[in-house]
Amino acid sequence: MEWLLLEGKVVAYLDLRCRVVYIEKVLVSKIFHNKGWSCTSDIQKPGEGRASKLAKRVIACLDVRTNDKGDLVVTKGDQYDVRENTGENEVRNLGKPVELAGQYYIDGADEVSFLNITGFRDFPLGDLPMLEVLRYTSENVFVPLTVGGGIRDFTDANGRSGADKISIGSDAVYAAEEYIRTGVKTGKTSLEQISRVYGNQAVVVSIDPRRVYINAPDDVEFKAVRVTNPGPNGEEYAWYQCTVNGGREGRPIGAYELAKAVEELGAGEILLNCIDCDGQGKGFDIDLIKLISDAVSIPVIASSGAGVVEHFSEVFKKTNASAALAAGIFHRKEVHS
Ligand code: 1PR
Repeated sequence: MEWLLLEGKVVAYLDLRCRVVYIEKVLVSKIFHNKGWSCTSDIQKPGEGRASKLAKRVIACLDVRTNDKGDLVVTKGDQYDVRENTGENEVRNLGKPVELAGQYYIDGADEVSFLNITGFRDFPLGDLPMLEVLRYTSENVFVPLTVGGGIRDFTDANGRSGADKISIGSDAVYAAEEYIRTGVKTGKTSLEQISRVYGNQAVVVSIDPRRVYINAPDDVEFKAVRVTNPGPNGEEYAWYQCTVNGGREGRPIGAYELAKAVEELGAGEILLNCIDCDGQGKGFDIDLIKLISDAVSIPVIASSGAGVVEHFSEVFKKTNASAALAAGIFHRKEVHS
């Protein structure tokens, strides 16, 4: 096994097929531009897990919505609250979607995701500005593009509109609840229909869970985990309640149950957010990501909470996540190429 070192630190290794597997992919442009890396063969291996042995991906996410002036802007929330703490309470505006996507592509992002975060109000593939964003982005960005927010139906009118993958949030929660209740795959949900037409690899289910602390795992009917950091009243366990409509409504289903159900319904990948960690910069929720990435066979994208480069290596070392997604750390330009 060949290891690539940058400034004395292991940042990547070559797998058996000589593909580069990044441990700290955010350093990729530094690796290629600085030529500061060297190889060695005698460093300890990263832990063996269930996850895909393909290269770990780093995904830049752009939460997009219309601001109060009617412009489509990239925004970013703290625990899903995207409004500034000012008198006007305006939507935080971090830039233009096409420009930022192009920049992240140049910086070395493996994929770019656009989430229309008010999509529960408007259908993004029927939304002209959003279609324009996708079209212009796909002219200059040559990594997989995902679009999500408001997907409720299968529609052929616009196909995938230049997107490689479609992300489904709220509608997948309703579909999973119904499937768990009846045990029947109707074939009629957006998740099932899109994966049948475009293939499982084109369907990402985005989960927006919130941590709920409990004293014992039997306190709820949902899968709970022992948490690394106890809750405010010393609770040692938590379950992760799924939400819909951008975190506004909690549902009677846990992230574990949802992940297992949507895998059976045809999801090809899971985007695992965590409302508690979103925008906090304190690291990913390792307990949650381990729970889900050990439970399913499809790739899991760890999301929410990245604040420093080490958070990426931590999530890849401690869980079976196949990719890590971040937003704020890139928007604030805290990782430089
Ligand atoms: O339910 O199908 O309409 O889809 C709505 C989509 O919009 C979902 O994917 C949901 O996650 C997303 N969404 C809804 N409201 C918000 C919000 O922020 N108010 N954004 C929202 C979700 C979470 C991540 C974020 C990471 C990383 N954003 O995408 O980018 O937490 O952030 P960080 O690195 O700064 O911590 P539907």
